[in-house]
Amino acid sequence: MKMKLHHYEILDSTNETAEQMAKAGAPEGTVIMADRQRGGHGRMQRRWESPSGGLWFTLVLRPTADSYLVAQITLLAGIAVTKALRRIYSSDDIRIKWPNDIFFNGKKVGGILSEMRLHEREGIEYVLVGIGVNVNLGKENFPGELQSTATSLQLIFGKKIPVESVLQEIFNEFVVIYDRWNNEGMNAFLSEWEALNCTLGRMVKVWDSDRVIFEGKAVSMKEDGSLLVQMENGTEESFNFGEISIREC
Ligand code: BT5
Repeated sequence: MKMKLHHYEILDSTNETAEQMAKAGAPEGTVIMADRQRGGHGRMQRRWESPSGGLWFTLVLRPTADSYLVAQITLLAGIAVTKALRRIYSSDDIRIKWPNDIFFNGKKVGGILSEMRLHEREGIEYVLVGIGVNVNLGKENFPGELQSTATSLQLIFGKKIPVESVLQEIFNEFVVIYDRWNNEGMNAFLSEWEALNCTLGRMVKVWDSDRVIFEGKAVSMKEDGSLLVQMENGTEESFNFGEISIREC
């Protein structure tokens, strides 16, 4: 897969522009990048702060896998981002908080938002992998409510790295992982994901709409990307991301 980069100064959201381009036939490997986003978003339409200095981009994929496997692509992207950042900043303290957050010492430095569209009859038309990384942001870039929960790589490591080179490293890493996933499936990545994550072994809360129904320990991640949780009474059940919250990582 070759990167076909479309670089904008400002967009509402790279996922939204990527969606329009994917609908119009943009090929796999298309990357929409913006220096800043007016309306960057996370899951469930949460706001994603995207001032200049950060890396905000969306990758268009056209996997031939069955649609139920698509949730795995977020996990693959998490592996790619974490490996690339660990190499660039020479730090093993960058970790994946299941399912889609990139953390350093209890603070969020990046997030992933994957979206997909199915063909009318069968199969996947496209997948959009939206990735945000707080690369060269200062403290003043985080609004009050994020001051204690978010940080940037520049604030942590004291280094300014061009966002284009961080994009290239993540892309290169992702291409290798994606190729192998297409051939071998998610099983080939479970141990690597485990080695990079900071969720397993921790207590998690399981929610039913706005009510906590269980607390338990995250014991493993299943091949489909769901988290296996061990309850206090010893029983184990698996949950997907909509049902679980994890305090910090
Ligand atoms: C995510 O959502 O973490 C996915 C973020 C994906 C952003 C990329 S940027 C390129 C592409 N275009 C888009 O419009 N989106 C993607 P979620 O797990 O729902 O987390 C959202 C929460 O993270 C917010 O409610 C805030 O609490 C927090 N947050 C917002 N902006 C942040 C930032 N810059 N750094 C760290 N945390 C942030």
